[in-house]
Amino acid sequence: MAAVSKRLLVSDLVTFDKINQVPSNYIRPLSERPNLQHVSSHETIPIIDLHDLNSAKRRHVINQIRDACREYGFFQVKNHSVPESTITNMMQIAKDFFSLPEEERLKSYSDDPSKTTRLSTSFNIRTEKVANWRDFLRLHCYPLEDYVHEWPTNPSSFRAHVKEYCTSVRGLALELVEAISESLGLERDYIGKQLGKHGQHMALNYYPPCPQPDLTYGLPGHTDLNLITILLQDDVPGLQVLKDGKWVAVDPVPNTFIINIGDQIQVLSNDKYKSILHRAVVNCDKERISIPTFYCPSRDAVISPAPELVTEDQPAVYRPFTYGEYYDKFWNRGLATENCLDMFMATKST
Ligand SMILES: O=C(O)CCC(=O)C(=O)O
Repeated sequence: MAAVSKRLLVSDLVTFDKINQVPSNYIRPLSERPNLQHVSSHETIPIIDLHDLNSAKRRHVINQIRDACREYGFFQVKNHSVPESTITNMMQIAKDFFSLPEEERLKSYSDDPSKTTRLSTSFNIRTEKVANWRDFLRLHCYPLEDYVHEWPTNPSSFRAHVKEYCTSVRGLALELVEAISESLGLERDYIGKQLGKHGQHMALNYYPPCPQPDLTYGLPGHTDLNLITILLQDDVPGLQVLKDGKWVAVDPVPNTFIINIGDQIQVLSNDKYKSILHRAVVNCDKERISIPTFYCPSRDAVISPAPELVTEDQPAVYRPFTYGEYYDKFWNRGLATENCLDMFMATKST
């Protein structure tokens, strides 16, 4: 078995150490491996055309969103409001960042999850036992003016392109939050009003080629702690979603985003919509980049099931909590251990 890796970043391990085996600290026990030959590629996550979202056919689009949220917790969107050039520039700047020399990238390195701008690796190296085949640059990006000054300045156009992307994706997020609110039978602005001052984070995920992809993960199965996630992926497959107990591959479709319901929508909807397990697997040949935008409440926002969705038959499943409390609990536990939502259940009266 290959020795434990001493490199901070997995990309540098692959580039400099010319490994042909996965180091032992990345190897999952047999029962936790990805089982890549048992992944379904027949089922597809619905693709919803947003062209009609602001027309007389809005109700039809809202119904499609409702059905996808109920059935999959995931959907893809095309004909959205984010310009193709903004997407191309974002993907290119992510590639350029991860191609910088090691010492340049490491200027942003930190293993402290509370830092609002940081380059790191795996998921949370302070709590996890087995490492993941991923490096990532995590950025907080709303309100922009609070964070842009922390972002990398190399490549020189990094801040400009990422700013443009964040602003445009925030517009899409706000449209989707309204649509999801309506799809639950709530006022269009109900969910938006529960989010305090709102928050937006993003990750630039870099998965280098892996010599033994069946032994490890880019990211193991997890749910997202935020409200909704808007994922951009390059043309290399890797995302898989759990549907009826089976992993389903979500292969890339150019100029679409993949949207998933996060834990906070599960709470606000009182379990009508579920935050679904998904994972990223790696491959032997190609690097992969994915860029999730995590749209979220601000830390002080109080999240609880919408009163209109609490009934005698379906009492409140969760107690009220602040997003800050949820965020801290989520990061202080291991990714693959207890479901964070279970720690926020309402106490049942007997
Ligand atoms: O890389 C992907 O496709 C998934 C990324 C993801 O799930 C995450 O960053 O939380």
